[in-house]
This record gives sequence, C-alpha cells and structure tokens, in this order.
Amino acid sequence: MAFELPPLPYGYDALAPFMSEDTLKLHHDKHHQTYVTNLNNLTKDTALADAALEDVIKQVAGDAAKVGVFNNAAQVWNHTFYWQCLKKGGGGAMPSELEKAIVDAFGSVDKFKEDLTQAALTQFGSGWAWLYKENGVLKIGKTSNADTPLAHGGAPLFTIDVWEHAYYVDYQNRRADFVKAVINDMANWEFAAENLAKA
Ligand code: MN3
Repeated sequence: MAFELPPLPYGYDALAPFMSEDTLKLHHDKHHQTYVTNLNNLTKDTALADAALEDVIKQVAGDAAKVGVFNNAAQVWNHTFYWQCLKKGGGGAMPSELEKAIVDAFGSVDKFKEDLTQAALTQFGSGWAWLYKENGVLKIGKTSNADTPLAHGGAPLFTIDVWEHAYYVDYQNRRADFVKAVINDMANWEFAAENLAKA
C-alpha cells in the first residue's frame, strides 16, 4: 500500500495571520506531498512499501545506501507531526501535566520557551527544533534537514520546522519572528501533552 499525504488537521486559513493560507497550501500540498511521492517512488516493489512509516525511518536510519528513503520518510513523518503541533488560537496555557514536566526539566515554562527558541534559531540551515523525551528525560534539541529524534530512540513531543519554506512567504528572512509566533500564537500544547502521556 502506498504512503499517503494526511489532510491538514484544520483549514488552510485557520492559522492566519500567523501562518498564511499561501504558506499552508505551498508547504502541505507541495512540499509535504513531494516527500510522499518521492517515498512511494523509492520504496515501490520493495518490502519497505508495506512497512509502517515509523518502521521505515528506524530501519533505514544510518544506512548510507538508503539516504534518499530516510530523508523522504522522515520528512513525511516530521511534517505530519508538525501540523498537529499547531492550532488556531494556540500558544496559551499548557495542560498541567505538561507544564509540571517542563518546569521539572527546565526550571520554568519561560526558560523552556527561551531554550526552544534558541535551538530553532541556532539550527544552521534547514532543520527542526524539538521537545522530546529520551531515556525518561525531557530534552530540547535540533536536527538538520530530515533528521528526527525518532531515528535515535527519542519520542518527539513538539517540533518547529525551521526550513526556509516554513516561513519565507510570511516572514521572509525573519526566522525569529516566525518561531515566536509558533510558540506564542500557534503551539498546540494539548498535542504535546498527549505525546508526553504516551512517551
Ligand atoms: Mn517543511
């Protein structure tokens, strides 16, 4: 069975003015779709075509002969996860169990937001900033290109796409303004809390 592009979990205009309809159409319908198409082409008639997406990522991670499969599979997963990290009217108070875990790990919610922002701004070039759980510990990190904590034994709770295609239409080169809008105006902390409960 072929891999499919999941629909956005909200309308294309749901995140305006913080993320425009133009950005969502380009990012979801073109970029995300292209990773799905590439993954299907690369796995066609192989055992990987019938595997779960998470298993494809874990199986080919670190395999130099399957870099293309890894990049496209991880980008399909990362984007599907990312859309769920955003919501209309997001960025407000966190569910108490998430807030408690964040305060325990990072000292305060403000310090967490500061450190996540720092990770997003210091990722040189394309990549992702993450809140994830690894070996029972909450961590903030960044990955290059398609890489994902999922490939390294981590359980992602929240992410920000910092590839230029994620913000250039709305923010041009101002990655800092985009990251601030994700955290303060679009973050779906309920989704992060659900991921924490499963991690
Ligand atoms: Mn992207």
